[in-house]
Amino acid sequence: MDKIFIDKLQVFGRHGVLSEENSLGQMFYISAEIRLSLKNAGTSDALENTVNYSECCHLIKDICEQNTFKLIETLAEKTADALLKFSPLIRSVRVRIDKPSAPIGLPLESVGAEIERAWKTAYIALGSNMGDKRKYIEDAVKAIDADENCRVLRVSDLIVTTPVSDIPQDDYLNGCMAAETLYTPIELLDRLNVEEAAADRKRTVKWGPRTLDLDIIFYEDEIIQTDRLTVPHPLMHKRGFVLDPLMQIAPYKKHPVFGKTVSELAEDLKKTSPEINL
Ligand code: A4P
Ligand code: MG
Repeated sequence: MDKIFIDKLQVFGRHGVLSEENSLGQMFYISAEIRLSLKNAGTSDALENTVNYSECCHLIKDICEQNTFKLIETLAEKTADALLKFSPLIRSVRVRIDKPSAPIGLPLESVGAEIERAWKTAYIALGSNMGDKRKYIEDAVKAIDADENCRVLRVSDLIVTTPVSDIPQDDYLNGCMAAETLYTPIELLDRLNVEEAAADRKRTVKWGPRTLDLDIIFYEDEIIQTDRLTVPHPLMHKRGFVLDPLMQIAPYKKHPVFGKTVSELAEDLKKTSPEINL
C-alpha cells in the first residue's frame, strides 16, 4: 500500500526505566510509515485527500515530549494509536523508536522497537429476545460506534427469528454489523461483554433467553481457538439467524476455515436444513 514516511524525527524525551533517564532525558529518533491510498491526492493535488506530514510530525513530537514512559514499547504503542486515529484515511502504521544513547555501557549504534498496527474489520452478530429487543441492540451499536477504538461500517436490518433452543423462549431479533476496530480479538470480546453487562445480560442457562448477545463471527481472516474465544464463530454456518443478516452486509466474505463465501454457506444450509427460512 502507498505510504507517507517520516524518517528519524529527532525528539527529546524522558522515557526509560532508570530514574536518571527520567530526570536527564535523551534524544529519541522516531520513524513512521503511515499507510493510506495516495491515489486521490496524487490525481487531485489536494491536501485534504492525504494526511499532512507536518501535522503528523508534530503529533509524534508532542506524544514523546509530553509523556514519561518507562518503555519505548509504550511510546511506540501510543504513537501508533494516535496516528491511526489522526485521519480516517489511515489504514495502518509502522512505528519505530530508536534510542541510540540508551544506558547500556556497550558500543552500539542504536537500540529500539518497531511495531505495526492497523484497523481490522470484524463482523459481529447481534441478538436479543427479552425486553425492548430493538433498543438493546441499537444502543449497543451506538455505544460501539462511539468507542474511539471502533467504527461501525454497516448494520443489517434487524429480523425476527424463531429461537434455536430446547428452552422455550420468546422470538429473537437478530442482525449483524461490520466494524473496524483497533482492539485485538480478545479485547473486542471484552468490549462486547461490557455492552452485554450494560444491558443487564444474565448468563444462567446456555442458549437461554437474553437481553443482548454480541458474538464475534469473523475478525479479518483470523482463525482463533482459545478457552474464551473461537473465531470464526463455530456455529455460524449452521445458523440462519446469523447467515441471513450477514448476507445483507457481507455476501462475498469468505470463511477462512471452510473457504466458502457467506452466500455459499447460506446455500449449503438451505440444502441441509430446508426448514430454515433464508
Ligand atoms: N465465545 C467463544 N467464541 C466466541 C465468539 N466468537 N464470540 C465464548 C463471542 N463469544 C465467544 O457465550 C458463551 C461463551 O462463548 C462466552 O463466555 C465467550 O467467551 P455466551 O454469549 O455467554 O453464551 P451463548 O451466546 O449462549 O453461547 P453461544 O455458543 O455464543 O451461542 P449462540 O450461537 O450465541 O447461540 N436463536 C435465535 N433465533 N437467535 C439467536 O440469536 N442465539 C442463541 C445463542 C441460541 N438460539 C438463538 C439465538
Ligand atoms: Mg454469545
